[in-house]
Amino acid sequence: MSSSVTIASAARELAPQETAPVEMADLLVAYLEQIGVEYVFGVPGGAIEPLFNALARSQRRGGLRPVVARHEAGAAFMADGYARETGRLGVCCATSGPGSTNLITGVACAHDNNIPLLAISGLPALPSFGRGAFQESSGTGVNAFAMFQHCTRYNAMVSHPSQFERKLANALMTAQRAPGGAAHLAIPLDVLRYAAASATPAYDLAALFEPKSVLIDENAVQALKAELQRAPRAVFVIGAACFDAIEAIMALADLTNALFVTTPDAKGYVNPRHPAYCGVFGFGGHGSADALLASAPDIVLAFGSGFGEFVSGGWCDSLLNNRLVHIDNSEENLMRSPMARRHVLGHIRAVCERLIELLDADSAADINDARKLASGLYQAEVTFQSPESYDSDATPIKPQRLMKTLSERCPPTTRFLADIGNSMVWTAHYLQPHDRRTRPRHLGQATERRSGSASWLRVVMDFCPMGWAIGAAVGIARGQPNCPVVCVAGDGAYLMSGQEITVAAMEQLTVVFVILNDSALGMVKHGQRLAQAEAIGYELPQVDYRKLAESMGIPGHVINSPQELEALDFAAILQRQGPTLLDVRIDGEEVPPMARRMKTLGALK
Ligand SMILES: Cc1ncc(C[n+]2csc(CCOP(=O)(O)OP(=O)(O)O)c2C)c(N)n1
Repeated sequence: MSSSVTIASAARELAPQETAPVEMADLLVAYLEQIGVEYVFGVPGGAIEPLFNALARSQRRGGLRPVVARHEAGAAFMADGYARETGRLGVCCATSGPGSTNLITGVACAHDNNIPLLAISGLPALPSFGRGAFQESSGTGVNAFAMFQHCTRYNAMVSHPSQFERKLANALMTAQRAPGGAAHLAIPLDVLRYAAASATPAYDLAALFEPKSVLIDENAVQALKAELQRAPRAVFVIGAACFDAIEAIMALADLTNALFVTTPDAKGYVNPRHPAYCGVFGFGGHGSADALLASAPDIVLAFGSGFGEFVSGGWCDSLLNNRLVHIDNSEENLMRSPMARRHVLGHIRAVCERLIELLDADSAADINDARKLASGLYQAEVTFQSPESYDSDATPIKPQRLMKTLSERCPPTTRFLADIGNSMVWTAHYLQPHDRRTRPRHLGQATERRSGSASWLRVVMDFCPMGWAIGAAVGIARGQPNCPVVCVAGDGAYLMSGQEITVAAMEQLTVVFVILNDSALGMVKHGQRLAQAEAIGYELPQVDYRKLAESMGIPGHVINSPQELEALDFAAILQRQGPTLLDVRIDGEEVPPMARRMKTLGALK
């Protein structure tokens, strides 16, 4: 008996009505529609087919639709990017067995970065479990279902149709609970096909998900206000969870004359040319940020960060000490700073707005005068490693010079992403577009303000899978098709995941893939050199990425020099309804600013 016959008869066993008008898969789609999801990123296959059927029905009536990735990890990265850009839930799906194991890297990455994401994987029909069914991935096959247990906040198999809505609601609620995370549902084929009593969801999740954002610890805020008044030299550290609080944080920084730094994954929330900005603290960061924290300020307010290795400068003592006040809406993040002087639990924006209110009421002018006197002691600046390379006109083009031109030639609405590897380090350190969008409210009307969770730069922390930015760029562009997206990735990452460019082509999305072509796993090469380790395993083949793109019907350009880069018609490329590839033959000898990482690895003293 063929497996499709087995599956069909199993589905009949569960289905009380032969010609069910609505299946559980339709109900799943109805829930996603209810909470405003527009796309499901995935790859089809037998066990997940009913979901694709339901998506086709939904698409016909103008509802949500699938975006088909080339690899399931790419689908999860796309869902991650979509969630970051839109503030909505990212949803991805895969078939059972290898489809779900392929999905795992992207799900783990979202989980580790607190991105709200729902992963749905198919399973063969329930009666076939334990019989060697094709791609069986429950407990009686290759147990892919169990693998998700370790990289999600919620992992459930729907082992009976009556569980379906409850488990789905639980997964959706868990993924969206602050600070966001990944949930996984494994759904057998026959459950997806089971006749639903109605296409109308039993629960109104849209109402339950309405923001309850004003919860703060008033006593802690009052105590912090008093501490701030006693501490003229305040420094702020802005972390990834500050996306919707950034204007309030900027207003508070202005009111208290605080200088500020960001973690690499929060650089995109601020104006990198802000007069009080001292740069990125952490991976790829600036000496000026290190110096600011090492200058023993009176108080350090850190907002929305879990202080992982990359965002804490390798758990640096100058940050993690008792000058620290840690402000966060996540108890998990607060748990990471037991050395702090104070924890303030609460919605970050609400905490800042309340502090502003309290400080205003206590005559901010006096506080400002005291601070202005103190601020003469320390000036804001962002210091680059090798500033001469930033302005260099040499050929081959230096990566720093590439960052300069991208900063100058892309409009303020551009969404940049950097992949793991030297791309992330170059970007965190040198990219500084003229961003006129974030200004303290009381300094006048902000122009071209970003909305919601929008950021001009996205990088991934902690889990850091190569190829993340390539998929995430497609997801961001799908979520915000009116803004150009620029994805900076190494040739190694592109060889791993570059096929997702064809999704941007089919979806007609404006994504510029900037490939740092050095025929090497550059971060590995430079890491080995800095550590004086064996030079091994970093070489990559010489590839003409323009030709590769052109073979897919995608325009490409080879760039050897700053002059060739400057000569590009950026306006046309950034308006094209479809991707463009820039194969940039960079100077691979330039040393990326990654000494801190080497120290943490124990390779540098
Ligand atoms: C999936 C995965 N495999 C391996 C690594 C380890 N790793 C980190 S950076 C890097 C090299 C990246 O090379 P490339 O994409 O060419 O970027 P470059 O550093 O040259 O800019 C490697 C192998 C990783 N982060 N993710």
